Order: sequence, then structure tokens, then C-alpha cells
Amino acid sequence: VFAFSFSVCLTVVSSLMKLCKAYEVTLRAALEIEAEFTAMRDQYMRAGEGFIISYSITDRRSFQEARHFKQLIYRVRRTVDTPVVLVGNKSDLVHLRQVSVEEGKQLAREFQCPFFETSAAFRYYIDDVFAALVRQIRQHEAEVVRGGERKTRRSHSFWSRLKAPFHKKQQSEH
Ligand SMILES: Nc1nc2c(ncn2[C@@H]2O[C@H](COP(=O)(O)OP(=O)(O)O)[C@@H](O)[C@H]2O)c(=O)[nH]1
Ligand SMILES: *[C@@H]1O[C@H](CO)[C@@H](O)[C@H](O)[C@H]1NC(C)=O
Repeated sequence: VFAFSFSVCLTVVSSLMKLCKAYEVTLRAALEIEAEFTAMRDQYMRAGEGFIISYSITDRRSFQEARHFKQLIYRVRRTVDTPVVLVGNKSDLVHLRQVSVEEGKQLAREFQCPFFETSAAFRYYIDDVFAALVRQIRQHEAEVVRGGERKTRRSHSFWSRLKAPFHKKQQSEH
């Protein structure tokens, strides 16, 4: 009886060890996939010129995720001025609504970005979303160019200020 229970015990332990091994392999694979996914996501977040952050008005959780998504974009790009449009989709499903229009507008105010409630099914405001995003991108580009000009102007005036006393000195020596 002892020998039998001992062998059962061994079998159980060895199956458990096998299970652990399998679990470890699965876990490692899952972690690898996740790391790869994160790298890919960061890559497109860095490369993207503009973003449509969409949630479903019928799904409060997706609304909360919208904020996380904005933070993620901020973390990856290290700047707040990224062209973004906030979209609450499936606006036709009024009877399933979990997020009010006002909440969407409020979040857009926080993001300082345009906001639309769309319906892919009824094609409500779909084109407007893309037009608004393109406008945001153009505006952002213009600001970047202006910012660059300002910077060169500033460095120019910095140089003239640096050189100014030297010039005066040269002039007074002559
Ligand atoms: N009523 C309605 N259904 C939609 C709309 N957009 C997508 N769907 C439906 O929702 C289902 C899933 O679509 P998907 O684009 O994957 O959205 P997700 O399920 O919210 O990720 C499909 O059956 C679509 O036909 C919409 O604007 N209105
Ligand atoms: C609607 O929003 C949900 C949540 O963000 C998203 O998963 C889904 O793809 C969107 N559907 C459409 C048609 O934009």
C-alpha cells in the first residue's frame, strides 16, 4: 500500500512539474508576444501624424480606455501637441447609450481636440472626423514651422546681442 501511494505521489508530482513547465513556456511566449506588441504599438504611435481616439457610446469601459490611450500617446511621443480627434461611435444605438454627449464633449475639452459622435452604420459624421483630423495635422505642421522660425530668429538676436559689444568696441578703437 505504501509503495503504491508513493508511486501515485510521484506520478502526481511529475505531472505537476510537467504542467508547471508547460505553463512557464506559455507564460514566456505570452510575455514575448506582449513585448513585441508593445514595441509595435509604440512604433506606430511615434510614427503617426495624427490619431483618432474612438470609444463606443454603448460601452463605458471603452470611454475610460480613451483617456488611457491619450496618456499612452503622450508617454510615447513626450509632447501634448499631437493632432487628435475624439470620436464616440455607434451614435445610432441610442437605446444602448452608456456615455452622454456631454461627457464626450467634456473629455474633448480636456484633450483640447475636436469631438464627433459618429455612426459607421448610418455614415454620420465619418467624413467630418477625417477632415477635422487633417485640419489638426495641417495646423500642427504650421505651428512646428512657425516654432522653428521663432527659434532661428531668437538665436539670431542672441548672436547679434553677443556680437554687439564687440562691434562697438571695434568701432570705438578705429
Ligand atoms: N449600429 C451600429 N453598429 C455598428 C456601428 N459600427 C459598427 N457596428 C457593428 O458592430 C459590430 C462590430 O464592429 P467593430 O467595428 O468591430 O466594432 P467593435 O465591436 O466596437 O470593436 C459589427 O457587427 C458592426 O456592424 C455603428 O455605427 N452603428
Ligand atoms: C467603435 O469603438 C470601439 C471602441 O473604441 C472600437 O473597438 C470599434 O472598432 C469602433 N467601431 C467603429 C466602427 O469605429
